[in-house]
Amino acid sequence: MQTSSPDTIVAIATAPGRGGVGVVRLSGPQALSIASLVVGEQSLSPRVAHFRRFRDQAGEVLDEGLVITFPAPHSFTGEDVVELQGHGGPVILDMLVAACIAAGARQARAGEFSQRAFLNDKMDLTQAEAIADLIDAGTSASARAALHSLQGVFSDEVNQLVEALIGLRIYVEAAIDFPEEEIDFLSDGKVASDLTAVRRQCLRVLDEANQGRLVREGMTLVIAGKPNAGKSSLMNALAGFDAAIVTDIAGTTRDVLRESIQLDGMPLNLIDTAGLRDSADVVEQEGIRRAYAEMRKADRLLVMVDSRDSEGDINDIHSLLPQSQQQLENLELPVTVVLNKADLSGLPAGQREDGAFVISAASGDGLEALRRHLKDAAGYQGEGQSRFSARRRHITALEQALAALDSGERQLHGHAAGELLAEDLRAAQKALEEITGTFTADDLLGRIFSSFCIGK
Ligand SMILES: Nc1nc2c(ncn2[C@@H]2O[C@H](COP(=O)(O)OP(=O)(O)OP(=O)(O)O)[C@@H](O)[C@H]2O)c(=O)[nH]1
Ligand SMILES: [Mg+2]
Repeated sequence: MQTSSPDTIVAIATAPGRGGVGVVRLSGPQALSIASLVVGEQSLSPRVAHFRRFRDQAGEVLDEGLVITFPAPHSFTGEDVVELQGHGGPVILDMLVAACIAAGARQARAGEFSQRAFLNDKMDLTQAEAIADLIDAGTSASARAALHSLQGVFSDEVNQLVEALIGLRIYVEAAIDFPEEEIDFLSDGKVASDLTAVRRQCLRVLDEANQGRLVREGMTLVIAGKPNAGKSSLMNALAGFDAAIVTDIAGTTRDVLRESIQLDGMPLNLIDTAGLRDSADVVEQEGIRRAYAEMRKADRLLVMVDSRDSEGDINDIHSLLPQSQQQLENLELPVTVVLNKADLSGLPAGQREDGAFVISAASGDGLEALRRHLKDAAGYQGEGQSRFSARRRHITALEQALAALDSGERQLHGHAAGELLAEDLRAAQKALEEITGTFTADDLLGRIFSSFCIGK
């Protein structure tokens, strides 16, 4: 791990646009000397706010405000850091950044401050990701979960798993080192019960991480079906306002429409699409092409059918969606079938035996059952069930660890194969350490931090 970076970076840390205050942040070995040039003063006391004038290279005053220095290692990045707090105008702040660059700093890349904090062991990778998640949080539940991750709740869980695995590995590898006693070691029951305990713990963390991911990302639901089925009406009913145009003309919706709502704190990203049919109209054709493109990216598909023509087998979605066979080939997308216009067909609203939901988008009948179903289908257990925020890559890593533990159990019980069990335990540990970043490839780090905003 590196302890200092060769260059000094600068960026506006506050949101773009105008505000009462705007903060420019410097980090790196020259941060203090650059700040001295800007405020024209050599020794500023650490962590004390000084009211000063900010000047450019030519000595012209750009702004006045507070300068605060945070000498290494007691700073966000672990390097020398300086904050210049001026007035929050984009032009003033740009001029201040330019003055810092003229004095030797370099414009920071997206996420570079957080990346340096990570590289200097100020925080682990899940905590760095939690900062971005906290800033991006769209609901109070996701903000709370991200804050807990930032405070290390998720990292602690993962570190405890790693500790337990290390303990188990030491035991198993000791057994391998004494081949004449290996079988006794492995069959004395301790390895088996420890392995079961670690596996159970890993499952629990995976379950919690899934809740954390749901609170952050929610579920993307594409509403598809033939024209006039009532797709846009459902979107409007769920959103609670007229997001989409509704008419009795088949082919009303042509563009892809998006609305994000919340179900009990779970974000639900609704996507309304053009009605599917064979059409000669090029605009409609493009709309249908886009509808299928959205389905391929969705977490779940809601197939909407007019309940007055619902004779088809609802388990065969291809019979309900024109052209879907070739478009959705090899796609394993969970599906909810909704039969709409219950008020016209007279079907009772609610979930049927065959799993389909009968609703009336017009009257709202059956919508509550549908909302409940969507939460359940996502596996969402409700607000307050997510102690920390998590991302898809964390879930993948936990699943890999779990798969390695499962394989380890098979080696132990099936073949009493110590070497292979040890290998699986090593693989599980490696997967877990990717979560906190103890063990992470550089290109993954690059991808994670580049998705942050500049100045973070
Ligand atoms: N009676 C009744 N009419 C409905 C219901 N849902 C939708 N409609 C009517 O059905 C017609 C079509 O509704 P839309 O929501 O535009 O249907 P769509 O599936 O989005 O249609 P396209 O955008 O053309 O694909 C409109 O006249 C709606 O008012 C319902 O539950 N009951
Ligand atoms: Mg529509």
